[in-house]
Amino acid sequence: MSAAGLSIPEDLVGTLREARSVTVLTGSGISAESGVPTFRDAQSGLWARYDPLELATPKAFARDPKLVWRWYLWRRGLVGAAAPNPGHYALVEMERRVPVFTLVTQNVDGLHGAAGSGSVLELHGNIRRTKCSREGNIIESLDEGEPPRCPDCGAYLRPDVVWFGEALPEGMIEAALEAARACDLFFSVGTSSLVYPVASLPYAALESGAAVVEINPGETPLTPRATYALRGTAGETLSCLLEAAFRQSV
Ligand code: BV8
Repeated sequence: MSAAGLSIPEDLVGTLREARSVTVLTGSGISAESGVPTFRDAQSGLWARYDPLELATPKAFARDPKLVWRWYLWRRGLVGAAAPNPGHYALVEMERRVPVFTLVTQNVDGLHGAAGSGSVLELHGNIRRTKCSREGNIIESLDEGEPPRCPDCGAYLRPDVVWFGEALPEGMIEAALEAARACDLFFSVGTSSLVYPVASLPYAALESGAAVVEINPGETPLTPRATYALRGTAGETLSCLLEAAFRQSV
């Protein structure tokens, strides 16, 4: 099956059409086509000289809360201007077509929810939410500070995302592992497969006998282990796959 130079293996089309349970893991690559720079893309402008792996840490926030807060305000601006793209919408359709569907994302941009995906496991939180850095409760209305302070306890507020060195939200990785182990078909879309514990999900799926499909223009550590490694962008590849599996059969 090919479209626009993209070749989708016929047996994968059949496997998706017959699948009872599908689990999808997405990374920032699926949002690249919405204009949101991927996590490791060279940061632009003022932020070009900073390493995101350094800034997205409790240590950086403790050392310079204003700098980290401003970085997130800048990223919130990028995300706020972004709209879901065909890759997000293809996963909304896949959710409608497959009996049991679980969407797990590392992304903090909220674009899967904006596209209409039902339940999304946001393993690394959501940049659009703000929480108290001491109590962890979500705060809706922010004062002017950089960072603003919690109206209840006075501690700095912070984005509701998981920083490097922080544990994932309670129960999240367990739920994601369960979905990875229970599915017939696992997709890894637009992620460098470098950040743990999330990067362990496709290997858990493989060990449980699922077929694993990687969709990425580039190579990752998962590529040699994937059952299918589709070298393409998320939007085009997912749209082409859904077309082949479901729309032609109507
Ligand atoms: C934790 C939120 C323990 C913040 C992020 C082994 C086991 C456990 C932990 C570790 C371990 N080894 C190391 C660790 C520590 C660390 C880690 O994994 N470090 C890495 C760098 C080695 N992990 C942690 O710290 C995690 N916590 O383990 O806690 C613990 C337990 C108990 C008590 C205390 C502690 C927490 C990790 C979460 C970090 N937070 N985000 C924020 O966003 O500011 S992670 C961040 O990077 C992103 O959110 C994203 O999730 C992640 C990975 O990035 P990707 O999404 O993959 O994006 P990337 O840019 O890397 O790649 C994009 C890909 O898209 C590329 O491959 C590209 O080719 C492709 N692409 C481009 N265009 C397209 C495309 N694909 C398709 N279509 C396109 N058009």
